[in-house]
Amino acid sequence: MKTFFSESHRLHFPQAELSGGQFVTPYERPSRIEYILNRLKDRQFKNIITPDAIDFESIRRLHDPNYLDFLDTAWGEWKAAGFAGEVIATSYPVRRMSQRVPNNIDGKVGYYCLSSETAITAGSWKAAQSSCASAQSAQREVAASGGAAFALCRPPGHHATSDMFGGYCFINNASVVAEMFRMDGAAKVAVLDIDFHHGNGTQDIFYHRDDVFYASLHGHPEDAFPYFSGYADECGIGLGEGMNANFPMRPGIGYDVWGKALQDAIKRIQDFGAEALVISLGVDAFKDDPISFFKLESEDFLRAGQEIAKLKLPTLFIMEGGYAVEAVGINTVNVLEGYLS
Ligand code: 5XA
Ligand code: ZN
Repeated sequence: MKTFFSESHRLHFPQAELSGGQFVTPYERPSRIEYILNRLKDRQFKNIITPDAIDFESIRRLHDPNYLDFLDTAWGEWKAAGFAGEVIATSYPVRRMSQRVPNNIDGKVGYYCLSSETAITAGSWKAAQSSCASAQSAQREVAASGGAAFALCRPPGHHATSDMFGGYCFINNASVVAEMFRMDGAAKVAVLDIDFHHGNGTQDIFYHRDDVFYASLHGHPEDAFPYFSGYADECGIGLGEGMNANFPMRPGIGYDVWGKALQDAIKRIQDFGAEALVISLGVDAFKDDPISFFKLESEDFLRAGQEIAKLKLPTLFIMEGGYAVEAVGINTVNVLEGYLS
């Protein structure tokens, strides 16, 4: 299986993340990628390819042009306003407030943001583009071969909505490649999200559509970020009714519960009749993940890969979260090895 990966991910490394009322070293840090790359190379996944240049056509079909302009200009506007630090949202257009876009960058960032742990730095936009470029090149490989590929994306994408960044995400890579499969002629595409966190962005982007099915296994929104999305009764709307399947789970669960939810999600994807499969591959369901609360063991990720392979679909793995850095390589590659076994 080929891996697509860009060194430009390093351009995004905020100095700090607001977490538990403190500034801490960001959990979503460049070293995560080093651990995954090392494990890939150790385990015979040696075909690691630099992606082609980003293609904005598929991105513009899903993301608001004003949001994309904001990402392009936010850092410059922040610096021009005289702010010394990184771009962090502190004011949001919440209940009963105006939804108009402010001129002032301090307000604008709140309009286009969903959570304050994610800072924008000088290189964030370039890094986000390189991450999406990896996903796009991997999609072309899967579309051409009918097989499988891995996009080692950083920053991740599944929280990014059409017009909001947050949860470490800027461009919704999984959604972009699902859209590319559709543009290439697949009538039905499924996104299966096994990251610990609900992919609110992916859900939101396809919520009204009947051509892309979204299934997610995640921490229950009563207990886990993103808190305001991911309930089991969120099933899609209009044409999209029945095309969204959430499997929220409670703290402390292990593979006995999680694996059953995975099988249920896979059954829903089979019933949908998907012709291509996108996996939002986060490994933060791992027992030692510092910001999550499931209890999966490393071997469980092998089993997850084996289950996914049963769908027998062209499959594109898109890297999302996973912060137990010393295990993130083993767990990620276990999914790929399980898939190939
Ligand atoms: O999958 N999403 C994440 O891992 C980001 C979680 C951010 C929590 N503040
Ligand atoms: Zn996550």
